[in-house]
Amino acid sequence: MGYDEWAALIVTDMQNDFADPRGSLYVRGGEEIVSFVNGQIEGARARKAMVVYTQDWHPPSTPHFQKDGGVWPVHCVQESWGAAIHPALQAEGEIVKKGSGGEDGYSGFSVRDPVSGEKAATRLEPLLRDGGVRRVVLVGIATDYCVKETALDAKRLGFEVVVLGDGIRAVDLQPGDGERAIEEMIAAGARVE
Ligand code: VGL
Ligand code: ZN
Repeated sequence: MGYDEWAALIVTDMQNDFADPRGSLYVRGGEEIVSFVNGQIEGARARKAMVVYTQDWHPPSTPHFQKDGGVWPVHCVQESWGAAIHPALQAEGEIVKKGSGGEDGYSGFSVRDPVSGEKAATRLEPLLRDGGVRRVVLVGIATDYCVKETALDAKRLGFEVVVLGDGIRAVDLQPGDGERAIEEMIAAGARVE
């Protein structure tokens, strides 16, 4: 990937609950992408590209969880082992937390109140704008949720978007969800490499 000072690598939700086989919402193959992502982090740093991490950060009860009326098993609860960034990941840089107030936190750029549907921005966009970023490079978990929504929001906001196919993994609640997410991102104008 050609990193430069106008690019930012966004490392999406590389957390134990998604990337460790013992995690409560383990995404198959999540642990396999850690070394690829570390390589991208090193490449980005070497060329002065910004590296930003997102972190799903839920309260113990939220309508995002099945037990509270949502769809997901309990995962990434604030301060828990599952919410921690995967220990093998080189994690130095800004971390943008999402979902802290009980919202659905799919996109790194915005959160959505699961009851009212109201959207609110995270600090990701100002962080990128302040750094002069024009192009975002996406890796992480999950292709069919947070990576996809972050890519679509980034396009809407006018960033050039590149998604690295070797650095993402899908939940695939329905077989083919990951593939369909990739098609949606391409249709929205993202480049998938
Ligand atoms: C995610 C499901 C629930 C993700 C977060 O990071 O893709 N997926 N919460
Ligand atoms: Zn979540």
